Amino acid sequence: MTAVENVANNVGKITGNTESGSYDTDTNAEKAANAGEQVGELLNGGNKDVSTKNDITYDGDSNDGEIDVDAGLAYASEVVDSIDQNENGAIDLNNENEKQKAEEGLGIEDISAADANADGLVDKAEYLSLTILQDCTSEAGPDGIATAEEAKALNEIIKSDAELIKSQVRAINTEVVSPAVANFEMPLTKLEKALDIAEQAEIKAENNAKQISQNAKTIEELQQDKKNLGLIMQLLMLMQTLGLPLGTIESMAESMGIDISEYLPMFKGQTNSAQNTMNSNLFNLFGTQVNDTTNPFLVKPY
Ligand SMILES: [Ca+2]
Ligand SMILES: [Ca+2]
Ligand SMILES: [Ca+2]
Ligand SMILES: [Ca+2]
Repeated sequence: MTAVENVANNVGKITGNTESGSYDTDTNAEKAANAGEQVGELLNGGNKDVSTKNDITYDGDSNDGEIDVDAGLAYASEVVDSIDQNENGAIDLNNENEKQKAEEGLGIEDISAADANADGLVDKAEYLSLTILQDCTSEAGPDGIATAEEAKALNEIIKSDAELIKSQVRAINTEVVSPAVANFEMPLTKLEKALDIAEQAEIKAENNAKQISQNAKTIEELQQDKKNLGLIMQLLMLMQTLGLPLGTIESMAESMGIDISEYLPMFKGQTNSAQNTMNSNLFNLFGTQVNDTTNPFLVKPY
């Protein structure tokens, strides 16, 4: 192959480190999901041999010397989802469209080599295991980048010894990938994050509105209390002025729908006191109520 052909074939590196992706680029998983999304866009754009033409950073960080399996799963999820037409979360080997898209689109010689448990499906864990295996074909060892050269080397092995690939995919899946699957959570897209924030804001606004209406109710209750207190004061004055018995005051209060039970001790102290000897402490208790000069009973209480 000539250098010009190489340039034409190697369309570029896929890093996931892109502002235009659906995911942020703050975590390995987000970057890997962006990389997977880019691969999916190439596949859905009708491109062929995507994995043999691109160096793909599938674990979000190619510089730390280890494979971030969670990030790899985010990558594999995006790629498999872009192929998965019947939406069962896997590439179906007996579905020609899915199989063809995986093999021709990605440029993998025989995708069934990735079906480690031979159930006719290449699930996301198996696809990641195949990608890690691809990364293992270079002498330097896996570095988080599944390169175009490594993809070609993988295809050579698939052609010569598909069973070896299958058993190695099974080993990687069992030892490395499967343990991470149970706790794996797909990172949120930028849109999902924004919707989350909007939802939180909405809940907060609802709670605030609830709180405000509760406060309003409390204020209403306080106002009612104050009004009742005023009426109680009037009764007290009446009792004082006329020397009415407690029973009369109680039935008057009842007819006004006021509960005076908690004030009864004060009333009791004043019942039948003939003269205007209102206890000034009692006035202090009622605060500003006694300054209501529009109330005939409250004028000059002493
Ligand atoms: Ca890494
Ligand atoms: Ca499928
Ligand atoms: Ca399988
Ligand atoms: Ca590599």
